[in-house]
Amino acid sequence: MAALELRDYSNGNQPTWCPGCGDYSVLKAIQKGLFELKIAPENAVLVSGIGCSGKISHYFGGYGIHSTHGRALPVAQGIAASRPDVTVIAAGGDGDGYGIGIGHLIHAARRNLPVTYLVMDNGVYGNTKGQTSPTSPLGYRSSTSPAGNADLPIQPLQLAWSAGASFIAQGFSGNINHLVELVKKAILHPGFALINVFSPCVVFNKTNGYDFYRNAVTYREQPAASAAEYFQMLADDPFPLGVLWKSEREPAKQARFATVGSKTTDSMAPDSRVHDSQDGLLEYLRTSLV
Ligand SMILES: Cc1ncc(C[n+]2csc(CCOP(=O)(O)OP(=O)(O)O)c2C)c(N)n1
Ligand code: SF4
Ligand SMILES: [Mg+2]
Repeated sequence: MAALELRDYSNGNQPTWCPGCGDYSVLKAIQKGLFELKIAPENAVLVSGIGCSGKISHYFGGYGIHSTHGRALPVAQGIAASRPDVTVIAAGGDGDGYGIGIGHLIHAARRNLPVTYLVMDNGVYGNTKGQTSPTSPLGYRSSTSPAGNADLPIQPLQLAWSAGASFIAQGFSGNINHLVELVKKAILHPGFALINVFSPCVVFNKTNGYDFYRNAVTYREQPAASAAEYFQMLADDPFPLGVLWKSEREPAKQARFATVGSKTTDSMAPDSRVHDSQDGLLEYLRTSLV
């Protein structure tokens, strides 16, 4: 078999993102991370939501699923539950993951299946022309908040922690090498891993662009050692980058789902009526997508 090359992780489709969009770096970091871990593209699947960010699965050389708005995580978890041999990556935007799909983030974090979830956080609904999103700052002006955003922004890192996330990281599209390392660590983590990525929308978000983040971010070498340290860090520093939280939750929750593919009536399986891996996946998707 020919040695893997980085170009094997692209499928030849040319991205249609605007020049300078942060999402290019996220795609590159996923491709490089898998390549450096020697995970062949055919052993990986990238599930995306809807939005500019959601297009990321169109360009990936492995398997790709473009799901519906806010539903990348249910689909990704269905695959992770049925196919523990496959590396499952989910990706979407801040509107996708912290707005319409926020419930799925909470449940994925507490369920702890091995899914790496990258959120391309640009602080706007980019695809629909720049409306205020769940992570737009207070006072942010857009067509949906012409007098300035009056809603407190979502705090994804605190939220994920409180839902039980066992791996929480933050990266920046302006530093691909750093992001590649985060992606590799997240993939190697045996449970659910959230990576919030500051991924500038260069067209609609004129407030939080590359220069803003370059001046604002700080780099953390180690995850916080305790909950108190974690929350204090986030209170003191709004833009820390790195693996910020990591906990060993044993046994890994995915063990509960290992029976999905076999003939079993294990009451811990998501649905004990499920006897076949394909039926299991379809059933899981059907019940998760409502
Ligand atoms: C159920 C549903 N509601 C609304 C939409 C319209 N819609 C498409 S993309 C989008 C927002 C995308 O914002 P975000 O997730 O932040 O992604 P970005 O485009 O910024 O990458 C919305 C509301 C949709 N496609 N489906
Ligand atoms: S509109 Fe913004 S988020 Fe969408 S592709 Fe262009 S720069 Fe990227
Ligand atoms: Mg967005």
